[in-house]
Amino acid sequence: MGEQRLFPSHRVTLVGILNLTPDSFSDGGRFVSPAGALDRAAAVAAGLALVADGAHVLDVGGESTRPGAAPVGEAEEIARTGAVVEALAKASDVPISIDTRKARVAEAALDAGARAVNDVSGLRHDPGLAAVAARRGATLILGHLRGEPATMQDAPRFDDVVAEVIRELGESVARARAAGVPDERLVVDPGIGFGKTLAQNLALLAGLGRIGSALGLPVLVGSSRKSFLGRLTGDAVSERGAATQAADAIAVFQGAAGLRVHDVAASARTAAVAQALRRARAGEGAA
Ligand code: HH2
Repeated sequence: MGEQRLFPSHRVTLVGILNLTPDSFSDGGRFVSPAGALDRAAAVAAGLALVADGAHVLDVGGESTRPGAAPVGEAEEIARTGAVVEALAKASDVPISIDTRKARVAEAALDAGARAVNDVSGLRHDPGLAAVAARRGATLILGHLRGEPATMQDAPRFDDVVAEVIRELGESVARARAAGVPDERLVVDPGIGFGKTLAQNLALLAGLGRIGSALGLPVLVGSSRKSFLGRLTGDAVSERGAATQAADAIAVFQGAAGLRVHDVAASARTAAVAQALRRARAGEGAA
């Protein structure tokens, strides 16, 4: 088999967000009504539009993990995501990741054609997820999150957030390796906005280079439209495009291997400029 990494070192991998939830903070309710009805055709069309904009991976999620979000049952999460993953996998070659903390939801999405699992809890919610990823040969994205989304913002306490995130992500990586997931299929994510204060989110973005070199794995970053950006600029969610691009440019310059974003077309341009600057700093010149 040739090189099939989802986050290869030569590019910034753009992960387009497709939330099939009634309540995600930015795009909730676009495809799922408050009563739970899914508009499958519209969701698939939106996924294909992200591909046309340049997404390298589509991240499909059926449970909001915004602060204070209510948990969703497994059957409901599978009902929201399974058919859309299947239709997208048939309609496009772009790899699909399933944004879930649950082994059974992951397995259903992998059955439907997904190739990666994006677990914001870093195997802390459902340790069985690691075995599923290993057995199915899936790429596993390990996020940093202490506790549960419902309570994570209550009182985030870190003495040295970068060091502690490195240590705790390291524990997630160790669990994944122990279950048999090889390093070529592992990605880490510092969990921007997951149980962190404004200052902690900024420290993580500023310390991204340390995280990548300490763990020796590709780093994915998800700042897109998050509330820490609104705290800095005063912008409402729908107005956070410019702030998102600023944060993403810094993330790429600091070594991010991937960006999880709502606006793929804008982030593709940001990534092109920031990656060129990263190469220039490393003395590599423009590609
Ligand atoms: N952020 C969110 C969800 N999944 N996955 C990774 N790997 N990294 C992230 O930063 C991340 C993530 C939250 O954002 P969003 O999906 O836009 O909203 P919601 O959780 O409300 O559905």
